[in-house]
Amino acid sequence: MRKKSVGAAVVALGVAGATLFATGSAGSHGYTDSPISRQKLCANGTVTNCGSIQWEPQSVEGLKGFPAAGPADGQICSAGLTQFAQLDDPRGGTWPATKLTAGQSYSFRWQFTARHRTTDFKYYITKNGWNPSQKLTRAALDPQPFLTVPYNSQQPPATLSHSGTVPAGKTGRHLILAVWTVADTANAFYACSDVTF
Ligand SMILES: [Cu+2]
Repeated sequence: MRKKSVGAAVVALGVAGATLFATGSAGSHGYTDSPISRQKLCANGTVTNCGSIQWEPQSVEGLKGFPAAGPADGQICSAGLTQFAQLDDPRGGTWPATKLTAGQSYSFRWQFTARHRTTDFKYYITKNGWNPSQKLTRAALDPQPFLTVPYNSQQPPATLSHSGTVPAGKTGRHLILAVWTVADTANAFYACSDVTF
């Protein structure tokens, strides 16, 4: 019996190692928690049946260069990672949404578990009339980010807030897409936050 449990432990370690390599870089990274992102809602248990993202909300990492490159339409909220596909699922438009007022000032916040050197942070928002029961596509977003924060290849602190203004004229439900572009890898981190005006 003792021998068998050692074998099981070795198998479990192998699976964990493979997952680490599949996500492409060391350990962990970051996510937005204000307005709260889908991955954080899963990690804190507000939304259930999320799959493995609940254990690692910081790992939504894909290729950088959005919107010209980066994750495909319909896979933007998961950064194209099939193991996190629940983040792309609109759940019939029922994701909990943070209430905002169009044109208000807001402090957009990231939490980092690895403080990668950073090119910039960009925040996109959907166009009015966005259908919250559909997966996010580029065409659904305003083409320009409403907030861009250059970071000059510096390392962010563990928690970082950006002061910005929520775009004026927004009504109804929207999705805010935050993109953290890492300076010294090919990757960026993606976070979708449901909001309502
Ligand atoms: Cu990382």
